[in-house]
This record gives sequence, C-alpha cells and structure tokens, in this order.
Amino acid sequence: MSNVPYNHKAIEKKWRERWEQNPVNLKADEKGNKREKYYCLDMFPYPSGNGLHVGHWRGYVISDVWSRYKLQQGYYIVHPMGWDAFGLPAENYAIKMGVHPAISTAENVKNIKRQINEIAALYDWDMEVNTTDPEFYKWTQWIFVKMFKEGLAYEKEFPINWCPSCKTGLANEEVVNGKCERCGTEVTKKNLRQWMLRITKYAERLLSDLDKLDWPEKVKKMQADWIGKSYGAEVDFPIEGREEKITVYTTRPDTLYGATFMVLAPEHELSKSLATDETREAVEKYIYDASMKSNVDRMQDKEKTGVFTGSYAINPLNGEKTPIWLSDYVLADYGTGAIMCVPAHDDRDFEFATKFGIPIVQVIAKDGKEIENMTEAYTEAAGTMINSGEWNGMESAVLKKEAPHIIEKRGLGRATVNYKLRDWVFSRQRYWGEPIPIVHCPDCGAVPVPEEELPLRLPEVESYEPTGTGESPLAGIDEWVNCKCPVCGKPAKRETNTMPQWAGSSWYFLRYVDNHNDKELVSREKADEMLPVDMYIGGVEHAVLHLLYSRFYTKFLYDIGAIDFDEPFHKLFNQGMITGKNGIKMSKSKGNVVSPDDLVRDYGCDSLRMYELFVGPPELDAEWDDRGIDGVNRFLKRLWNLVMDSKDADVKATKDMIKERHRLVYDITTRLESFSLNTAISGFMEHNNKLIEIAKKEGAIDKETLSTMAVLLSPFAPHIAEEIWEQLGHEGSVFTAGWPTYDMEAMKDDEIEVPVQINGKTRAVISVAADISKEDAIAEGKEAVADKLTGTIVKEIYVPKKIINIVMK
Ligand code: ANZ
Ligand code: ZN
Repeated sequence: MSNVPYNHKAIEKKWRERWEQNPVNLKADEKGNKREKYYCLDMFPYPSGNGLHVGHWRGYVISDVWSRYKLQQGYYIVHPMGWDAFGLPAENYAIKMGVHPAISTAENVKNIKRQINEIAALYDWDMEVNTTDPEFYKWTQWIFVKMFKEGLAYEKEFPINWCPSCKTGLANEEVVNGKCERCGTEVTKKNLRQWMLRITKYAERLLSDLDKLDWPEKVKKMQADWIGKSYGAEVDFPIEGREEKITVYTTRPDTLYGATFMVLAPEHELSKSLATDETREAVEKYIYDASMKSNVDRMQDKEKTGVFTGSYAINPLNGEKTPIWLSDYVLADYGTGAIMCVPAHDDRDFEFATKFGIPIVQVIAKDGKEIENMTEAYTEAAGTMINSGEWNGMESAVLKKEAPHIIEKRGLGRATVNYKLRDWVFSRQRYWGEPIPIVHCPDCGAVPVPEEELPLRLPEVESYEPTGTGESPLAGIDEWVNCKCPVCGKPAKRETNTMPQWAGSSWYFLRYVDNHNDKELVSREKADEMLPVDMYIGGVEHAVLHLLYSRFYTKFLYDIGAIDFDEPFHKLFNQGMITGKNGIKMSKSKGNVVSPDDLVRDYGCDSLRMYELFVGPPELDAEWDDRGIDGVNRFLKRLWNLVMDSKDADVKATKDMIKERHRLVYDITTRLESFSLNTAISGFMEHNNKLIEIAKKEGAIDKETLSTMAVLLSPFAPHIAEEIWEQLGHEGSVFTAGWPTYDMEAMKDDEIEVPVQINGKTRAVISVAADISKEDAIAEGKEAVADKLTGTIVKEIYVPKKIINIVMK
C-alpha cells in the first residue's frame, strides 16, 4: 500500500502557488509559436450579494473543462470573465440602505471573484470587464450614438407599466400578477416617451442566419418563433362615406369572402373618428378603459369585450357592408392594428361574433359540405372554398398561397411578409444604468453627445428613488440635466433615461479581447486574433433575449465596419440547472442553497469539479445531493494509491495495460466530443477499476498508461493531474503534454483459438475474443458446426478460453 495518502489540501495548495508563479501558457507552444485560437465564453454573472452556489459552479466547470481540453488539443485559449453589474438589485439595495450601488457592486464583485477563483478555472483576469466601468460603458454609449446616427435608435410614445400609487414606471420584472411588486397596487399603462431600437430592421437576417449557427435546434427554434415570420396580405377596406381606407393584415386572405366584420385596436388612429353621434360616448369610454388595462390583462383569455363604432367598411372583393368594431383583443402594434374578422374560421372572431350577434359565413368546407349549426370555428386550412364567388371549388390550401398575389394584382392590397418581432424598448426610468448620451435642444431636437465626449458619466445623486413623474432620478440633478446643445450651443437638457441591463451584455464579449483600448471598441488586430466566440456556455433562460440582442448588436457593428463577422457565437451549449431536493430552485428564501465553500474545504476543488459533472447530463437539470461527492472522491483516492504503488515499480506495459490505455483515451475523447461529461467521469472510474485489477496481477501499472490517465484527467481535476504527472517523473506542467491519441487496433481484445466439440469430439476450431461472453462463444461455436447439428441439443457448455461443447441427443 502506498505510504502517502491522497491529501487534497496540500496538493491543491501546492499547484495554486505554482500556477500563480508560473501560469499555464494559453497562447504559445513550447517553442513560443502562437497557436490557433479558441474562444470559450461563459455568460458573465451578475454580481449578486448572495454569492455563488453549486449551481453557478456547474456552468463554470463545464466551460473550464472545455477550455482545458482545447488547450491540450493545442489551441491558444481565450477564456475571459467579467461582470454584468448594472441593474435593479443593486439599485433597490441602494434605495433601502443608502449605499451607492457602485460600492455594493464592488463588494459583491470581490466576493464572487474569490469564489470563482476556488474553481481553479483558467480565466485570464487581464481581460476582465465590468459593464459599470466608465471605460467600458463609454463604448456601450458609443454604440448607441452610432445607432442613433444610423436611424436605429428613435423616440416614441409608448405605453409602459405604470404604478399609479408609487407614481413610477415599472419594468416587466417588477410587475407580479399584474400588480406592483412594491405596493401591490394594480398596474396600469401610461404613455411615456421611450427610446426604441429598431431591431425589426434586422428581423430577416436574424432569422435566416440561424442556419449558420452550430446551436441546439431547440434554441434556434425559440429564436425563429420569437422573430415569427409569416406570409399574408394587407387588404384595403374603403370606409363607407369617407375617403380613407382601413388596411388590415391577414395571413388568411383566402377567407376574404367570409369577413363579416372588422375590428380595430382601440389605439388605432381612426378609432375615435369612426364614432357617430349615437356611439361616441361608448366608443370614447371603451378607448379610455383599454388604455388603463395592462398588456398582461389584455393578453389573458378573458371574455371578449368590444364596441361598435357606428361606421362600416366595404369588403373590397364582394362589396358587402362590414361593421367596424373596436376591441382590445386586437393589438395596436402588430400588423396594421386592424383586422378583418372571419368568425367561421377563427376562434377569437367566432367568440366575438357569437357574443355580439354578428353573422357567420362559412367559406371553407371539409368534404365540400357546409356545417348546419356552427358551434365552433373551423380553423383548419383544409377543404374546398364555398360562398366565395369565383373562388368556389378551389382547394383552400392552394388559394391561401395564391390569394395575396391575386389581391395585389387586382389592386385591393399587397402581398406581405410580417414579423412578430417588435422594436426594442430601450429606456429605463432608473439610476443604475448607462446614461443615454442624448441632449434635447429646443431648436435642434435630439442631438447625440459628441463621440469624443464619451463616456457620459453617471453623476452622483442624493436619492436613488424614481422621481414619481415617470422620470429617472437623474432628472432631479439640475446641474447635470442643464447643458449646452452640442450643435448650436443654446441651453438644452440631457436625456435622463438610462439603458436597460441588456445594453452591456449585448456586446461585452467583444471588449474582453481589447479591454483597455480607449481609441476603438476593439482594434482590428485583436479582433482578427481572437474573435468571434467559438463556444458560448450558459443557462437556457437566455435562449431568446440576450442571444438575440447580442446577434443584433454584432450585425450592426459589422454593418458599420467595426468588426468583420456578423454572428457572435459559433457554437452554443446550454447547461441545465442545479436544483435542491424535488427539483426546487435553489434560493435563499427556500433555505435550500448549497454553498460550494464547505465542499471545497472537505473534499477539495478537484472532487467538487468532478462531482458537478457527475450529477447528470450537463444539458439537463439535476438535483443536488451532497452525498454523491463521496463517489468521485473515492475514485481520486484509488487512482492516487495506484500511482503511488506503481511509480517506482517500473513495470513494462503488458498487452492488457496497452489495451486499457487506448480504451481510456477513446472513451474520454469521444465522450468529451459529444459533451457527455457525466459519462466521461464514469468512464474514468470504470477504467481505473480495470487498471487496479490488472495491477493486482502484474504488481503495478506502467508509467505511460498512468501518465496518459493524468493528461486525460487534467481538464477535469487539474491539481491532482499535475501532481500525478510530476510524481511519475515528468518535468513541466501536464498542460504541455498534449491530448493523447488512440489506436483502434490496440483497443481490440486478443483473439484465442477454441475447439468446438459435439458430444466430446472436436469438429471445428474457431477464433474468438479472449473475453467473449458465454452466450457469444456458444453462438459462434454453433454457427461453425451448424451442418453437423442434426439432433436435439440438450446441453451447451463453454469453459472460458478452453472449449465449447455441444451435447446432442
Ligand atoms: C383573417 C383571418 C381569418 C385570420 C382566419 C386568421 C384566421 P399571425 O400568424 O400571428 O401573424 N391579426 C392580425 N393583426 C392582428 C393584431 N394586431 N391583433 C390581433 N390579431 C391580429 O396571425 C395573423 C392573424 O392574426 C391575421 O389573420 C389576423 O386574423 C390576426 F380564418 O385575418 B387573420
Ligand atoms: Zn441646438
């Protein structure tokens, strides 16, 4: 037995110090030649006051294992870390405690950095960024100015969540079940001037470029659904007795003959003017009530409400009078904010028509038969057209595709493509965010702060509370607000809204590689050297917004020539969440948070790293159970003992050892390649047990096999890997070893010759794998003597490696 037991404390301390003095070289090979780069990125954390729990560790361990694996494969590793540090929690803490958010944020960063260092990940801290650092947000503001100049940032009155009691605008996250998170008052809508980003201009590219990406199909589909492309038509309905037309957007122009009424969003520009003397009061009340409802309420599938305007439109195809209604189930900012209603074939229209007694005309018939008494809409686009004039008898599926073009040819409207994607509401009435670098001049309008004056620093304030007028606390600082117009020099006022937290996270990955450049967002030279990201690792909760915004920013920066690639993340991996017992999310309030600190102390970093992977497939959620860490810890101890027993024995590699070595390389490599990190860990355990078996027979294991084990283990458990490597007599770090290769031939079992007997008489000799199973041996034996098996078999015997005997009657 080995006399030196596995001492994780001593080993991990020793190697931390070594790496400190002599860092692993990420960039160059032994001869100093620069290697091909590989950029592995983590979704950077928000520096929360709660610190990290074992769930946060998992993602960082996965990305570190991947980075170290790539390093061993010979790449130059770009693996940075930073802080997404603007945002509400720091601000709310400031409101409560009166501590400046910059101070609490800096404290949190310090604590989390300490915790991250416990992981022993290969982060290059020289690349660190912090979104709240003026040297960083200078460029967040610069991008905004560029967008403004390109017409992509614009102002718009927009209904936002509004708490009438707190007198403040609320972010969606602050609205809980339609109520204000702070005071519980029902949230309403208020029209406020907002800054918007025209992400819709990029809708088509954001959709079609998904094809270029090596991302999980699930995430690509979520993005595609969010962008929501649909083909349809805009149809112009003349208004009876007026000059104007109402344009509707429909994906089903084939059903035009069945349009028996029309509905406008209450906010539609014509809504008020369509009222007649008799309907005016009801119409205005309806419009007002709708404006007070939150979107949450409007989206809910409640009973339909509506009001008849008193006006009619003319169905352009058949000249029928169609009554114009208002209802809040039509959204103002989708399509044209007006729809033609086909109650026979649309659920919502059916419900509305039934409630208000509007006629229902069926135009698509399954099997050609009209339904006598419709009790629900027929929503399939399969059947033949009826009640549709010249379209009668056509297949509806065919007509659906042709109708937009027919309508366009006849001058009744246009074939269109529509996207669900909305422009992005980019302003927040908050303190702790990047000031929007715009000056409002009475003469020149909205003018950007000149680029050379950036960063526009966030000023100190006395109170972090929102002002109550829907403006940010910045509005209360006169000396900051009042300024000169950069164009004409007249007195002007600064924009007081700040940017959303997404602003910094939409482009931070570009800045890491040139984080101190005060001339450019990123130099071309550094960008060429290290960008774009090869692998992005983070939680699936960011599948849509963060990833979509980052793709949008990247495309914009590509378009203005700041970078020369237009997709930021080549490959994406989403890790599952670590939960407490019964799948409950870890949170302070549930009291089920497991801190990594104690586990590191008791078992060591290497054991915790391996256990984070061993808990389950990395892409799935997993329940944490402390007890499981014993298993990986035991594996490391057994491996350690094997190395200690073998290192001075100097045995020659036997065939078994060589076979085991190649199988180990094969298993670990293929499992890593398929991101099956949990089975990679179990692979180590199984092969180690095999080696221990062999060592029992042969006395010890050869150095090459154990050295190979150390290299394979190095991405997972870097400290013990280094120590084993050194104990086996190697000089220098295990991270200079390079990833081992395997030889399929060497993995094969030895073949042996086995005689096949029938009733004790040898009839054939076959060659089989030495460790063939009983079933396989007998099956192969019977095949070899098949023509001689003429009777009934009463017994089949396999004496391993010796003989196969078939007893026949
Ligand atoms: C007539 C029709 C008949 C429709 C039918 C559907 C079925 P997607 O696929 O999501 O783009 N629509 C259009 N604008 C709307 C708005 N602002 N608010 C609410 N609904 C709106 O859906 C397009 C369909 O949703 C359109 O096609 C329109 O109703 C409705 F049998 O027009 B349809
Ligand atoms: Zn001016």
